[in-house]
Order: sequence, then C-alpha cells, then structure tokens
Amino acid sequence: MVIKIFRNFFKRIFSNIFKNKKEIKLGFYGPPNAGKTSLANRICKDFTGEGIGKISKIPHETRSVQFKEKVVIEYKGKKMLFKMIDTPGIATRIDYEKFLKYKIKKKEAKKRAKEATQGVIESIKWLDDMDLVVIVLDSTENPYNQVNITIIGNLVARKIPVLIVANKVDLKKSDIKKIEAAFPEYEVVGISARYGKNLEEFYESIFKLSKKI
Ligand SMILES: Nc1nc2c(ncn2[C@@H]2O[C@H](COP(=O)(O)OP(=O)(O)OP(=O)(O)O)[C@@H](O)[C@H]2O)c(=O)[nH]1
Ligand SMILES: [Mg+2]
Repeated sequence: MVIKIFRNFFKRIFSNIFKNKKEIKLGFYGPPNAGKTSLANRICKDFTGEGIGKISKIPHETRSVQFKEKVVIEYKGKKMLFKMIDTPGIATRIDYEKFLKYKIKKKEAKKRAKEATQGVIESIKWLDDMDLVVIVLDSTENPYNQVNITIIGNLVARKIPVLIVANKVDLKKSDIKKIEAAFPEYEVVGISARYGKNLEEFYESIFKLSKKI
C-alpha cells in the first residue's frame, strides 16, 4: 500500500517534469557485430536498471528493431528523455554459410540469414523516424566500406544529426584515427561498450548534438 502511494507520487513528479518535453528518438545504427546492442544495453542498464536486448559474437544477433522508452539520461546534473532504438546490423551481403562456422545448423543458419535480411530492410525503413543517430563502428575494422558510407549518406540527406562511435577501444587493433580520417566532418568518440570506457565523453556529445535537433 505504502509502496503503491510512493510509486504513484514519483510517477506524478516524473510525468510533470517531462510533461512538455518530447522523447528524443535515439537510434543505434551500424554494421553487424559492432556493439550497438552492447552500448544501448549499457546506457539502459545505467539509467533504468534493464537492458534492451541480447548480444552475441555471432553477427546479426539483432534481427528486428528493439526499443526502450522513457530513458532519462542524466549527465552533469542535466536530464534528457530518450526513446532508445537498437537496430539490426546493416550489411550488403548476408550468406547463411558464414553462420555455419559458429556451429549453427544449416536450417537454422538459413533462417538466421533470412531474418537478418529482413532486419536490414527494417533498419533502413526506420531511419526516417530518428531524431538523432549514433553510428557504432568496430574500431578494429576498416571503416571505409559501402555500408558505412551508405548509412551516413542517408542521414545527411535527411538532415539527422550523427555521432560516430569508435567502439572496442579496449582491443589492441583498435584505430580511432582511421575512423576520424574516414569521416572528417563528424565527431568521433572512442569507447568500449563492453567495459564502459569513456562513456562520459559519449554523453557529453549526445547532449550537445541534442540541441541541433
Ligand atoms: N572487446 C570488446 N568487445 C565488444 C565491445 N562491445 C561489444 N563487444 C562484443 O562484440 C560482439 C557483438 O556485440 P553486439 O552488441 O551484439 O553487436 P551489435 O552491433 O548489436 O551486433 P548485431 O546485433 O549483430 O548487429 C559481442 O561479442 C560483444 O561482447 C567492446 O567494447 N570491446
Ligand atoms: Mg545487436
């Protein structure tokens, strides 16, 4: 009973604070396996206690768009309200054979490839709906590829603010400079979603970019 009263009280305060504020639709985009869900999970867990979805070393783990609404991110005493949108990794070619090396059976691999293809279409469909997009790249991989260029080109055409995240900086092969050189017009923040490294700079950039919406 008492708990219920308290809960309602806080709910009222919460909705009053954000009554006039719209949720910022924050999308996580990028190639498969870059760490989009890992980053979205970390943020959601930090501010709501719950994650957004499953992660895996097998590419195309996220095969449909997943959300977390009413995520209040607090940074340096400021609060902003977000709808977090984690998207399936975008790829130009999805062959079921590449899943077989992860010991996935042929039938299951074919199903995964089909769903992953559908996921790519869904991701692109949702682009128009975003207020702000975080492009998550694996900083151990070559950033010059068709997928990255296409995603960024799409966002520019739609005038959606973009932040590029160079993820996996904990790995030896990580090369943030290469990503900066590939996309010189954009802000690039190096982080480790797995270990929660440099998230302060990430939040700083998100808050700054939110003003451009
Ligand atoms: N070393 C290291 N590994 C990471 C980091 N972030 C994610 N990973 C790993 O990278 C793999 C892919 O992570 P996910 O978060 O599932 O990647 P994703 O971009 O959501 O992938 P899809 O859903 O397939 O598009 C997992 O094995 C993660 O543990 C990081 O900062 N450092
Ligand atoms: Mg994912």
